[in-house]
Amino acid sequence: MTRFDPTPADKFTFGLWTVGSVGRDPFGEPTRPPLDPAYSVRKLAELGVWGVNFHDNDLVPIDATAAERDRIVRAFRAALEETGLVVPMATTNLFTDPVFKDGAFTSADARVRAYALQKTMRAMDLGAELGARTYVFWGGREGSEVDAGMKTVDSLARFREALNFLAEYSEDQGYGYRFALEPKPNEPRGDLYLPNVGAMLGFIATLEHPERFGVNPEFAHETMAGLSFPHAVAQAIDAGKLFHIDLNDQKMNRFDQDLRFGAENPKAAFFTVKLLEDSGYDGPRHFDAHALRTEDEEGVWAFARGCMRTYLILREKARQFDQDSEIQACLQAYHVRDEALEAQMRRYSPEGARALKERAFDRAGLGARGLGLEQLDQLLIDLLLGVR
Ligand code: GLT
Ligand code: MN
Ligand code: MN
Repeated sequence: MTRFDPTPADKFTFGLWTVGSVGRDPFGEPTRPPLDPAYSVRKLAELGVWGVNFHDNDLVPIDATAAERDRIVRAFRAALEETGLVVPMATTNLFTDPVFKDGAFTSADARVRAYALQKTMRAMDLGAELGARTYVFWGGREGSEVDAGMKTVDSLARFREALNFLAEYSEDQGYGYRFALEPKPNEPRGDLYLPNVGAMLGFIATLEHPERFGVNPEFAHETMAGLSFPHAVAQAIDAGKLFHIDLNDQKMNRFDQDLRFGAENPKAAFFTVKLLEDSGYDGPRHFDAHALRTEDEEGVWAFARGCMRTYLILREKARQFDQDSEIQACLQAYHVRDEALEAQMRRYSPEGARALKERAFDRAGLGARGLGLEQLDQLLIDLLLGVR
């Protein structure tokens, strides 16, 4: 065992759909055979993974009979018990079947919306049966290409109603789920509703029980929109809403690539890991990514090992960053503290406001001061490239 080999204490998780991806894309057929869920569980356990997540239909086909469902769940549960892998999160597939071609909770057709609720309640039952405590909602088809259908405002109201309904269902059944909403700007729809973390946080505040809802930010999704993933994660942490996280990688402004964590933007991956480790986030480190379409099964496990190895390397780099005296000296110089001034600004008081208004500032001097960020950032690059 080397120092970058994961153990369950690291809380790494994968979705069945991630390692199970068959390499299909809009232009090409699968390049790999599907993996049996129980087989994936055993392989993931061998790699030191902590948990596995699924959509209802990753495990149980959409047209399975009750008897088939029971047989599949029994085999899956046996693999979990044998390996000790846990199921921290579950979700619903509300995007693959043609019935959801114009959305699920936001469909213009009341019957489709009702079916989406039924499917999600059943998927919540399945998740709870296998121990899941977090429930993810990725609105895969909740969006549009054509706004002439005139449902943009209604769609938000309907999405809200569905989430309120399902939060009540969770309480009614005693499941106690925490819900994590996952934004994405586009793909598979031209425009998805609630396209980024900030939009989702604003929406959560309009729900009946906002305390049961948080976000599940995905690296690739914010990056597709040209936004900073570490900044999105920071906002979720600040709001107390980081309920789950989807780690992967992505080139900016491209289709959803779901690359191996750290493969494309190691610096942003570093800041993501540092944020998670510093914030006390103790949820799963979930990889929502898949092996390249060029790979066979061996490549799939190399991909999975790579995600975790990069996370652990970056976690060690984050510790080095905190212990590096030159880096810490740069940080100290950058963050100028002034206790008396900070006390005046922290909370409004008439005296503080008057004192601030009367104070003479050396504006030119403050504007002329160099902040040392070039040097600090190069030290970080040296650290990341392994010469420090
Ligand atoms: C799908 C999507 C992901 C979501 C998954 C959960 S499914 O793979 O691309 O971003 O997190 O529904
Ligand atoms: Mn995701
Ligand atoms: Mn993605």
